[in-house]
Amino acid sequence: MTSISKGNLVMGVIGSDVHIIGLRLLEVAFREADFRVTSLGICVTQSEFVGAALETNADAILVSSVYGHAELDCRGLREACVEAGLEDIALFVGGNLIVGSAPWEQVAKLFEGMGFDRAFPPGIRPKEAVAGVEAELSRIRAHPAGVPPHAP
Ligand code: B12
Repeated sequence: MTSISKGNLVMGVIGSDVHIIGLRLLEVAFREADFRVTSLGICVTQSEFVGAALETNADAILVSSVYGHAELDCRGLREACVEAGLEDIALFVGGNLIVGSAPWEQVAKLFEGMGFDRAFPPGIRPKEAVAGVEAELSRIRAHPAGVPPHAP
């Protein structure tokens, strides 16, 4: 039986990061939840994310970063999307985003300040990731211009 897609997602592990296991679990979970998934694998550049999003008419880009260098790798991605005409694309990031420890609120704020619609904390399970992304996409679709901040 064919089911209607809940949205087109582009996902991958950004930068020089080779941690693939989380991404593979996410691919399966999102496909099982009826999303259309284009996975770019590991060591993905910002321009590869943007190119794939344009090609697939993506609703969202999911960036995974596990090795601790997400800030460096992700900075400028929102601007690159806007420059490519993807003003409305949703951007999500998750994994182990920093080296060491800092209060999660601080980390989330950092990435949301860089233009991500939501940052997901380390260690979340695939099902929680699906539920979180679904909730965010519904929120964004309900408020296309000027999205109010998500609930804490
Ligand atoms: C396996 C592993 C490796 C393997 C990776 C093999 C492979 N091809 O995947 C190898 C040996 C290659 C490796 C190398 C390195 N590793 Co390593 N590795 C791990 C380890 C043990 C497990 C990672 C894993 O697979 N977890 C299981 C998956 C399921 O979890 P996950 O990746 O977190 O993903 C889940 C969630 O986070 C979330 N998620 C992830 N991304 C996203 C994105 C979105 C949008 C959403 C919603 C959710 C989401 O959903 C996923 C599914 O539940 C961890 C320690 C640990 N116990 O976590 C260290 C760890 C990640 N590695 C670490 C480090 C430092 C390195 C190296 C830099 C070490 C070195 N000095 O060489 C290199 C980096 C190499 C590189 N260029 O990437 C650190 C990272 C530290 C940090 N971020 O602060 C960790 C945490 C170990 C540690 N405690 O220090 N590593």
